Amino acid sequence: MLLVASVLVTGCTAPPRDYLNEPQDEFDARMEWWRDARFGMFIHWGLYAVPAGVYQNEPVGGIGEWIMNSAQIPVSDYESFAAQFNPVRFDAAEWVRIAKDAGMKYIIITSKHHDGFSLWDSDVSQYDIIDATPFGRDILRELADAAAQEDVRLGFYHSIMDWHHPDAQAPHFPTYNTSEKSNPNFPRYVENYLRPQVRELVDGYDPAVLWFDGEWIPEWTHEMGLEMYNFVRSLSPNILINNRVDKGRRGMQGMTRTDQQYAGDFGTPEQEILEGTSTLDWESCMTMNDTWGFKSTDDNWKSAETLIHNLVDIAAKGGNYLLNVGPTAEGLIPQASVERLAEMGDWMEVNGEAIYGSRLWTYYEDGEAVRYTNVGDNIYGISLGWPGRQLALRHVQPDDGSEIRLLGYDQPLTWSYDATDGLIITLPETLQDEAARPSKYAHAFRISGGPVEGDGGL
Ligand code: FHN
Repeated sequence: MLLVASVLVTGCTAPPRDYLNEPQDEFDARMEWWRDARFGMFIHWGLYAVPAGVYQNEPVGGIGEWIMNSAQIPVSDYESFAAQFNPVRFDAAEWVRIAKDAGMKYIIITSKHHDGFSLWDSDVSQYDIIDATPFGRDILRELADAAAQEDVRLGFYHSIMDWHHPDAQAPHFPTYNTSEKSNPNFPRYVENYLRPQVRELVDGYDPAVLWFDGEWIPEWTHEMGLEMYNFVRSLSPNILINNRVDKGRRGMQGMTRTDQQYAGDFGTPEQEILEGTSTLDWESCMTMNDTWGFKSTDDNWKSAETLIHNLVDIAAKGGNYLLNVGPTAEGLIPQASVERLAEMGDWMEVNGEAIYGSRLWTYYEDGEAVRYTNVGDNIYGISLGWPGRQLALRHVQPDDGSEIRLLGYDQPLTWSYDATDGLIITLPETLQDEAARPSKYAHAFRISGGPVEGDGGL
């Protein structure tokens, strides 16, 4: 009633909140689920899955979702892929099951990539899954409903750059003949198209994350980034927004520059892992082969061992791992991805307690082959490979009389500690047989204790 009274008396409403100067405790509360999650699925899916890396019978180099640009496909020719996009084997519940069974706690899917095609029924566009394809179903709606059923959070990747909208097309693009360095009508695209679509996504699907991209174009300014951040937070105060909403990202290293205040809740290293740790939140996004969008010609798959080691290394350094799948034009996640995700799920089934809810500890590594995570009162020494008959750790001193366990193994392990040799954990002879071990590729040891002071490590 007071607010109403003040409006009646003064005729003005409270000024819009500036979310850029959020108190730390509010920020920490908003980020908590994301920090606990540590592991998510990235999905790049759109019209580019139709050509799948081949155009006019010729393989096209580069990442699959860039084929419109890489092959210099005119807009009108690229639009023809919409009539061919009919992913009849798409099953949102199956995609969510694959992600959840892998141990992934959230999914980020491309609502619109650089090619400008929208995977939902947009009110400001006919270039979308409902109006332009024979499929006629709202992909994002089905995925949002399936994710909610399984307590998996859903977020959207949304490209600021747009190769389809005439007010946003980049001048270097083949069908946009101009000598201008940037599109003079871009502000009109932002006002009449980008903002309305972002509002549709937030109001219509209540995403947990908005993952902007394409912010590097000259038309997108720091002021636009700040405004977009506040706009999205005003629609959904608890949503998380990556640092690509603004201009502060330091290239593929992904962290936000500190020369001035930039918007964005977390850094976004791409195809790489931070060398060390950061006081800022960060999420490393990576492909499983060499492309984000599906390419029929790309079989350069990372092994499950590499993917698990990446997850452990990232968590130990305080980051999240956003691992990509690029579904086919039929709507299937490639079998090679499904198999690797199943192996990651087997590993997370046994070792997830060392990853979920982990926070930075005094040390993140112990030589090349061991990473540390800290969850509550427990320290986990995670050996990237089987340590043999003994594991020597230099940075952790167990509490006297405490138990040390190998996750997934039902017996406490024998150990010794002294200031000279540090912690020596003895592994049972029975576990020297690989088939007898609870996990493959990496092995987590739960220790209650504290850091050994003095010899660095971060
Ligand atoms: O150009 C995009 C690319 O297609 C892909 O979406 C990656 C994923 O983060 N982001 C941009 C390249 O940095």
